[in-house]
Amino acid sequence: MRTNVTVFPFDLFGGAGTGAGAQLLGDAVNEILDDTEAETRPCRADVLRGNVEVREFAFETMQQIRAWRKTGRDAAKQALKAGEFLLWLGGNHLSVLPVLEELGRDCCVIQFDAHLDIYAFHDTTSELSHGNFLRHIEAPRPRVISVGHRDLFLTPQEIGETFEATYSAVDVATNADRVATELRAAVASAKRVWIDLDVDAFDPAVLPAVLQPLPFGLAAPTFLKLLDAVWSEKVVGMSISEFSPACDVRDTGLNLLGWLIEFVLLRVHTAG
Ligand SMILES: [Mn+2]
Repeated sequence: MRTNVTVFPFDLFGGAGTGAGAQLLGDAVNEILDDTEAETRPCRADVLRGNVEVREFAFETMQQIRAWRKTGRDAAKQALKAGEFLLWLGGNHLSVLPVLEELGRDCCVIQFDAHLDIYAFHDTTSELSHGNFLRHIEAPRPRVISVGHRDLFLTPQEIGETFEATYSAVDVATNADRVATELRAAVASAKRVWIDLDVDAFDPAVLPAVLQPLPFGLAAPTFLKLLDAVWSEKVVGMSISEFSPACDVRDTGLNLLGWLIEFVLLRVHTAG
């Protein structure tokens, strides 16, 4: 197995500053790889040697910004076609849109997020943004199941237009076992699975480094339980977005996400 780590620090149309989060997580991956390279004693990370490639995109020129969606789709398509595990380190949540557009109908996306990104209220923009981008996915759309949201605005009818199912933070808090069982059943019928983590899914006490914190979020061990429930060899990749280092407190978020990334890399490369 090979892993392609794509640093995609796009953070326009919401969540400014999260591009720096993507770059920081990319640095963390490079540090993991460098440490492994320098280690002379046997260690679990030996399985990563020579099997993980990091590529970084930049959005600094008008040309790069104008082409962001196509650049993202091409990058995602190439990695998925090559059968590589794709770890997408995005800026804002919108930066994951090109990946979702490349996954196709036979893929089930398990999306961890405090929000349901289909907002269209009087005070939200109708233009493409990080808060409404799920309305803009080009067909064929993947199946999307949302986990951990704390939304108090949207009606069930509106939610049902975009999501196959949603499990709110209340559902998870009151019966995580049932949620895990139902998620496992949902991914069983999918050909491929994608894990999409908007890091504000976590409780702000666990991960303060987000621009739109909502209380009553996921505890870290609960997230691990649900991640484990949906994990299998059908998982073709994972995206992580909305990490805002400027809001971090004593590197709490960086530590959590750095550990999570190393855990995922080891799981991908130790499977089978
Ligand atoms: Mn969110």
